Amino acid sequence: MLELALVGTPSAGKSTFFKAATLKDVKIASYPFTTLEPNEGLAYVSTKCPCGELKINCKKCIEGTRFVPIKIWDIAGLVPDAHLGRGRGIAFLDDVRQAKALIQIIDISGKTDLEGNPSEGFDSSIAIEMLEKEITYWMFDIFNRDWKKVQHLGTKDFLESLETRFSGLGISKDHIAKAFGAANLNKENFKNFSESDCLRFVIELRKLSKPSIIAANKYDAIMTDAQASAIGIEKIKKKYPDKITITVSADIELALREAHKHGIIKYMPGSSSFEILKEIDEKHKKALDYMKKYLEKHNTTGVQEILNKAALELLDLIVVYPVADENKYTDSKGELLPHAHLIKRGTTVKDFASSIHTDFVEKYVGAIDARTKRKISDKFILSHNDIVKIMLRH
Ligand SMILES: Nc1nc2c(ncn2[C@@H]2O[C@H](COP(=O)(O)OP(=O)(O)OP(=O)(O)O)[C@@H](O)[C@H]2O)c(=O)[nH]1
Ligand SMILES: [Mg+2]
Repeated sequence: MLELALVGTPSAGKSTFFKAATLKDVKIASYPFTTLEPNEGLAYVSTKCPCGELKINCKKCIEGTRFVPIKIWDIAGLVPDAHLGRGRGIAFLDDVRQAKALIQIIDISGKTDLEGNPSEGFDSSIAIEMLEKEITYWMFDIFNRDWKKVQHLGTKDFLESLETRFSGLGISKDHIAKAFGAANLNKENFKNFSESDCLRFVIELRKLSKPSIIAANKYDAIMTDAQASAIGIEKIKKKYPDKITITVSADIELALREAHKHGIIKYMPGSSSFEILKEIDEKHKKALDYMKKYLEKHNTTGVQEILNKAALELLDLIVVYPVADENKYTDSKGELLPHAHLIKRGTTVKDFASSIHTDFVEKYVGAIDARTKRKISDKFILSHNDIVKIMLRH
């Protein structure tokens, strides 16, 4: 299953975001390095369920919105010079290894600095640069490790040694090939690469293999518009025009999801409102009023938007539904559209089948597009919301 990692400075709100997204009980506190060991959980990407269009009631979606699981990691805070061992150091970076994309949590309220200590008006955009620099230098150290030894190799062996070295970081052959292109370097000429050429290559490799989205968290702590413009979400967007930046209140999302879980309100993640279901005391009413006002002003808390954009835009994933009966859209037990899979755009139906179960590689005999009821070729490239029957040899 694909993975997202929450990264950022200490106390930026990673665990709060994680708890809001997974409802797993993890430790949250205002002192730095509250989280030491990584927390793993399932978050959900929301997408329109095809059951409405097919006029069936799948019972798997909520009012037409399907929530598809994606693995998420909450990890320790990152401080400057982590790649040299500061803070949680390399251990932190090791936790980033398997992530396909990063959600950079920054404290847009400016009330904590790079070390997670209390501050006022801190420019949190610095945290974005710092984080990228640390990941780059961590990768650069790995790149440099046997640099002398590879000097006597031919290009083919050099590339193989790079692939082996980086395979543990979730970096593919394709990432490496594209990084040479993006850095404007000819791999045949690797023996003449200068140090700055190598660094440029590693920067491109990081961008390709660990793309990131920015969650400008604690937006609720910015009370007035004057304060908001001083902190400058627009400034961040201007500084990082290629990145998706979304304002977030993980704190409000967590409170809303917990209130929903306890039956106090009806709230669907990602929505711009909620409904109060129970009589509540004055204190709770005041808190809910405050959250309602936040939603009215900002539309959503941003948590669901971050998860959706990280999966569907940054990683370019699509949702595909495998079924056993192409006429009824059911599995072998008669359940309607029981499974939704997040897969990379461009995946062929045969590769999709192999990703469901290793057995399917051998047993695959063909596939049917359940919408058209037509047989599709092995090389058929799946689209978002496709429903397919995979035919297997018994
Ligand atoms: N106002 C506000 N406070 C928040 C928000 N998210 C987190 N906090 C607070 O920020 C503090 C740190 O939150 P954590 O979630 O523990 O932060 P972290 O990034 O996991 O911190 P470390 O594990 O120490 O790296 C806590 O006091 C949270 O209640 C938010 O959206 N708004
Ligand atoms: Mg934490």
